[in-house]
Amino acid sequence: MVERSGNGQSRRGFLKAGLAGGAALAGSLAAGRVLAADDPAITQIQDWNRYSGDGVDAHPYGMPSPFEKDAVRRNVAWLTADPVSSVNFTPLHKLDGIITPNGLCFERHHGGAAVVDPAKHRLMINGLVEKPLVFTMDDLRRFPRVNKIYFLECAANSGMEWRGSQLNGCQFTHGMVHCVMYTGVLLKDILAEAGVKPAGKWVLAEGADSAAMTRSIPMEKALDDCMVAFAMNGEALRVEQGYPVRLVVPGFEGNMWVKWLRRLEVGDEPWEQREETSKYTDLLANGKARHFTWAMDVKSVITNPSPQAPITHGKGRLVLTGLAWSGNGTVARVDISTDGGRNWKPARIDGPSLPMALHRFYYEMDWDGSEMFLQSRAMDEKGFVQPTKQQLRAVRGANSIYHNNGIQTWYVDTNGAAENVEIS
Ligand SMILES: Nc1nc2c(c(=O)[nH]1)N[C@H]1C(S)=C(S)[C@@H](COP(=O)(O)O)O[C@H]1N2
Ligand SMILES: [Mo]
Repeated sequence: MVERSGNGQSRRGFLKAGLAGGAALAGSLAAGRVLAADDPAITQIQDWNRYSGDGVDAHPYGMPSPFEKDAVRRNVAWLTADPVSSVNFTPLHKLDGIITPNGLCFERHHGGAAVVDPAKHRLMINGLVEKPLVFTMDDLRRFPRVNKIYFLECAANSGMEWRGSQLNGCQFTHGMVHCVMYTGVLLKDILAEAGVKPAGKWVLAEGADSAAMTRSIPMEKALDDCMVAFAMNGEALRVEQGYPVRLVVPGFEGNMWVKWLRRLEVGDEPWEQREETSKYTDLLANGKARHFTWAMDVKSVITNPSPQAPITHGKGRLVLTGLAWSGNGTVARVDISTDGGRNWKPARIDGPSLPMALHRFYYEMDWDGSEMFLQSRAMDEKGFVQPTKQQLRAVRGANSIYHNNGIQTWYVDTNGAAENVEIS
């Protein structure tokens, strides 16, 4: 019998080839395989080779291959009381490159995903402005447009891991991040149209969802690179991501990126202080809170191999890959350790290196089949280095939920299975 490994290649064919190839193959088991005469994937004609496929009218909106059904967002039922005010996670272990497909961007809502009719949607700007204004979606499209690739990370990403390793998979430990190309207009152009008064120091952004999510953006950031976006990856925003319009606050925590954006109020103090809310602050060990921690710290994670993506092809050539990002700009460097942080080697960053966007790294290695403690450590262009979890806890204690950018460890056993662990 032919035993199939995860990638559909024949394991027995592989073994035979290995024997036939002899010593030459033993050192670095090749990624391509020597032809095996009894491999049915070679010798038998498959159905897709025999019959015509679907016509061009079968899929007006294309979907992934049915063989990719595991590449889906997932939630963790016990995490929140109900799925309406909850979160699901991007399947990072199923993706490559730096762009997250629209249908796989994690969702975080406080009152479910609002389905908004764009014809009835308005964006109002009021408060400390010369001229309060209301924009329709058509009006917004008459401002100069920009296209920018940015990551969005929820401040609670990796938040379940503060006290120790908990969730088994990078989808759950790191999947509250996505990265898409936004098309929209600059917030500063909209603010200029209304005319910000000198006392205006904050922009309060409010959503049209049932949670009416509200966050304050410091004026300096609002006038810098914030966008009012209506498209992602070339098509209209998805409902889950705030259709028809959302705020984009590059590098800052996801909570500030108000979806279904309906109001911008210019004020002289942040809304968070008005309401005396304790939302989105980090609790320190001494019980005091860190206020206004907006920029997301430099962070990285190995996505493959990882608990949901074990090594299935045996020892030899192994392409290790993962993602790195920083709210401070570009990622300058990623290092990899296979022995739990004792020795480090540089990974290769491939694809565009854009400020406040995901970076893709690869580390090509020869796996001898022994156990590994895999870690990645990113450094950003400002020189910030991703800390170990112990270093983070020493500063922030274990009571935090937000802004956990500690180094992740995956234990890989001799079979290639991976597990979320921590090394002390
Ligand atoms: N109107 C509105 N905007 C919102 C939220 C919300 O519940 N309502 N959730 C915020 C939080 S906490 C995060 S992390 C991001 C998530 O964006 P996403 O769902 O596109 O991933 O949206 C933010 N904007
Ligand atoms: Mo969030």
